[in-house]
Amino acid sequence: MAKKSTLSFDKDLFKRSVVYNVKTLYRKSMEEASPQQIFQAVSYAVKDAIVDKWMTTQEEYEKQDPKLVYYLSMEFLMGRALGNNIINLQAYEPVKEALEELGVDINAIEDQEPDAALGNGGLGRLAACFLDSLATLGYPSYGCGIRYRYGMFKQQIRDGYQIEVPDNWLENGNPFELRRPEYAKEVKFGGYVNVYVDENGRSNFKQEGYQSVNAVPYDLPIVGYGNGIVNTLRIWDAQPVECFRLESFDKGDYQKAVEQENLARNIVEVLYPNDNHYAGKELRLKQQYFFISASVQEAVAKYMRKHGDIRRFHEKVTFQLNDTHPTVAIAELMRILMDEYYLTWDDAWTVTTKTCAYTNHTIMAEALEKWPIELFSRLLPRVYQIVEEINRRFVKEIEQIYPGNQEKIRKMAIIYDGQVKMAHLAIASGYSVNGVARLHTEILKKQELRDFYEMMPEKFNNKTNGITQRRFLLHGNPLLADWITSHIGPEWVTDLTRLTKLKVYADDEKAKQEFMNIKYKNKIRLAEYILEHNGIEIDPRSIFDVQVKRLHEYKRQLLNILHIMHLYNQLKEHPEMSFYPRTFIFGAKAAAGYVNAKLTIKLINAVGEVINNDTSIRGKIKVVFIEDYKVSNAEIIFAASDVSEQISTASKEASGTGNMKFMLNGAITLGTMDGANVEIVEEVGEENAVIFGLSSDEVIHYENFGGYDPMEIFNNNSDVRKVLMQLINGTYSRNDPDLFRPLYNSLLNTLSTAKADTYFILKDFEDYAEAQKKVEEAYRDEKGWARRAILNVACSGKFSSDRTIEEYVKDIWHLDKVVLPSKK
Ligand code: DL6
Repeated sequence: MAKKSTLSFDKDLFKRSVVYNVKTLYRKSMEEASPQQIFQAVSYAVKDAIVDKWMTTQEEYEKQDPKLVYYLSMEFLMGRALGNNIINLQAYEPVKEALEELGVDINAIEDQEPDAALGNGGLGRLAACFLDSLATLGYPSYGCGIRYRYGMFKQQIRDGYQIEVPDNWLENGNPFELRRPEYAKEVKFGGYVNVYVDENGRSNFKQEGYQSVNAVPYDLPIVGYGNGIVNTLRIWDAQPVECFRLESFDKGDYQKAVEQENLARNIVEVLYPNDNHYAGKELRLKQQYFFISASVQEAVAKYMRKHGDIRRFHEKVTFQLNDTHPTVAIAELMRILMDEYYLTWDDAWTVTTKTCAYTNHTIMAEALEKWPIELFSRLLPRVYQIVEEINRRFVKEIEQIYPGNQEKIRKMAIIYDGQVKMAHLAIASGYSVNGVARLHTEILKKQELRDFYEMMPEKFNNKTNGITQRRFLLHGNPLLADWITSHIGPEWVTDLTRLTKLKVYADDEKAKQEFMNIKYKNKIRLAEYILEHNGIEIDPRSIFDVQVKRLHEYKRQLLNILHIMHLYNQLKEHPEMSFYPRTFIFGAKAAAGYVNAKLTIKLINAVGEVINNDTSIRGKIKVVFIEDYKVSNAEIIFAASDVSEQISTASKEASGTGNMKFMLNGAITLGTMDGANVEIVEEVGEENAVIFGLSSDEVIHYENFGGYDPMEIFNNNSDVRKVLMQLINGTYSRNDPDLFRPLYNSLLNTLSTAKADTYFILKDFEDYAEAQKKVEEAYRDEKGWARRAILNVACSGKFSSDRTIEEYVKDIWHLDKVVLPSKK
């Protein structure tokens, strides 16, 4: 129901268009075409419908000349486009019908599309949700990123181990993209800077002896929901500046030509698969400067095509830096303003500091980017000069405010100890610094960025993350979406706070029954997916207890699996004990070089192998590791979940957004008071979530005093001891009892002086086990559970990315909404 079209959609025209596309693209009839070919033909037909709106939107922007936000991000985890585009065109039902009439199942066609996995996890998916909300709310915006040839690797599980397989997502082309060579930009690397004084006595800085690449943009449409607006995600491809020509041999340029070609090929080759971890690789800095230079050049050029005075650039443009990865934009904008438009330092600085705003997404030390001066200055010689000058002036400012305080300079300087610190550059030069959940922002202010907050408190603000309900409910969970619409009308699709109207149904027996039936059907859908992809049979009547997210020690998948080992021990020791059947579902990719994370995947699979095949427990526990967790299967997983595992060490998860997707789909949070969990609990009430573990204050306190002693827990808690011994006695690795010793050592580390259990897994274990008992008790009371689940949906209104974007607009970007004339 929620997906019924309110727009005029010509079904017959659409059908003709699909048939025509199959014919002209492949010289085939519908009967002869493969599902992939039909997917392409359908996508081109949908794109036809989008292009007119795209043009109209851009013409209207030209006419109204509104201020624009450029969301600069190394990552956009878009997932699949076809279904989302049709949903936002409000044409899902008619397209589905049209395809049915052509003998085609829309789900099978959607499944033909590879995910656009140009991101690692939360940060990239947040960027994708923001684009959806910006378009839906009618805010003029561009996403700017990189057209990686290979996105996030595909994960295969072989013998329980993660294997990374290249993600050749462009293999069959991308029907929605448009190549825009007319906007190509040259990006220069290396060489040296010469200064020439011109006839007006002005110093001109020129980068010479450099290598360069051409950045060529590809535009992807971002369709707003039902409002006719189509914004643009612009991702940059790299091409050699001069094609490799044979004459180069004669000119002696052979080496240079080959180098330029290689530079272009390498730069956009692959997304670095690190989440919350900084790789420090030269190529990564090249990627950053590549897409930033191109985006900033184009933003300036676009502005100048319409306006005369570059000094007023910030009145029409704002750059949001998605973490520190795009921070080089600050120096690049300064460079363009001074070297190409001849602004003085002070004028350029005024414009730049009113244009750039920074979002921090983590407090994890290993994720903070610092570039060695040697590398930074060699690769970006002119940009480095500018950063040096920004640093010189900033240090002077610190000295004025804190005279004689060397400690402040050591802690706050942009360049210090041979390194360029990107977060410091972003904070010193931006007009806004925001965290992504209230607790995270408070920790930034009180701990991680305290010195900066004390010096410039006015810049700091919080923007709690959000997710788009269009993808994660309307598209991902059509049964629940229809149920909600039938009870409260369709307005929730663009105003999620309307879901509060569902509260009354939490005490309505019929509604609760319907709600649980929908959950059950979604569980059957997931069970079928798991049977098809994992070959494991699971019982849809069991509790679906789910942890899907990147694999990282701070997210504590290890705590979850250790507890499963403990439950299994209990069941074996007390076969008669009362036990509600549980299916523990994991999905997670580990960074390729992250040894403990990869070993945790192996452990989960090894435990699953033993438990799932132990007939003596009669299927009471099942452990499933879903291979290749990604946006498209996430939609199915959230819809089917009962329990949402959000068990990070308090203070470490900046926000989390999976927690919001689960809540929206009626799962109950089992979590620590970390990130946005705090706000989820505040919205739904602590009685409708299950909270456990150390608080962030406690964790920080322990950390400040050198940690705690996990040996004490090992000695005093026999359950913990048993589980830990099973890690090293071959229970789950018969042929190699030492296989999981690194995990054991990370928790106890009896042999070295290194700190153990830095993520407080053993410290929180008992509390977690108690919390899990509460979950079981709560689930046994089916009506009580339904009540809580409905309340979770009803209270999830705050977590729409529409709300988050409105806050960015009001407090940071100051944009005006554009309404198309046809919609007024
Ligand atoms: O803000 C989006 C997302 C948060 O929800 C997660 O809590 C956080 O871990 C993630 N941060 C990163 C940091 N990567 N870097 N740098 O991915 O951001």
